[in-house]
Amino acid sequence: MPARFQPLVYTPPEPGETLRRARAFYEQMRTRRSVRDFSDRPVPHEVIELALRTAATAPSGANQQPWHFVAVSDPAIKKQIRLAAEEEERRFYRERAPEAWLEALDHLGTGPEKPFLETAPWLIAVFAQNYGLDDAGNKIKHYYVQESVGLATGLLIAALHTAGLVTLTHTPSPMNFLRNILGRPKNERPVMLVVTGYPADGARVPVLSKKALDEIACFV
Ligand code: IYR
Repeated sequence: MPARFQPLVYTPPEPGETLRRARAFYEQMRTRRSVRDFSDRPVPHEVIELALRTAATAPSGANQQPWHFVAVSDPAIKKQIRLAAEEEERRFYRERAPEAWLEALDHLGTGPEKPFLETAPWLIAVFAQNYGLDDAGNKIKHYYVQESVGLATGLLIAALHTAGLVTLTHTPSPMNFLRNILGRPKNERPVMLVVTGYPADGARVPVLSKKALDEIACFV
């Protein structure tokens, strides 16, 4: 397709507004935590829909948007996902995970029981489209799939957090069962579950800290 251009839709911030907004967004995002204690309080469909629309604004390789999100609220499907995930997780914790991996996880206090997969009102399954398929079923090469899906998922998490919800980025390992349970095509690979809802009363999170700015970035 030949390149077509249009004027950028852009509203310049007032002087001083850039810094104020950067600070406000940072203050908002720094309170995000991965939560495992979920309330069963419902979250309206429209909130999830808007967060997914936000995710879909992400940049992607050649604008191929190589992602698909399945937002699950059906209790019967959530139960199926929980049972399948716990089966894999039991094996992970019992035999599959090397000792060093379990040690690295120790401070998170995780284990094979995943009640949040049924308690949380929404499980958003993130799929990466390793390649596309045209109408005739021919494969279309996708570029920077992992990066693109990571970017979209980051925006999804930011949108959900900004709406006042909590999330857990959960990666049962392996998680091919998601493709079968959710009936996704063979060009899609499950990447993670974004468990979404409100925190339970008295929810607790592990004591963690983020690296200092000078550890994660430098200016040259
Ligand atoms: N998938 C397992 C183990 C796990 C792995 C990592 I890396 C984490 O950051 C957290 C957990 C589980 O969900 O328990």
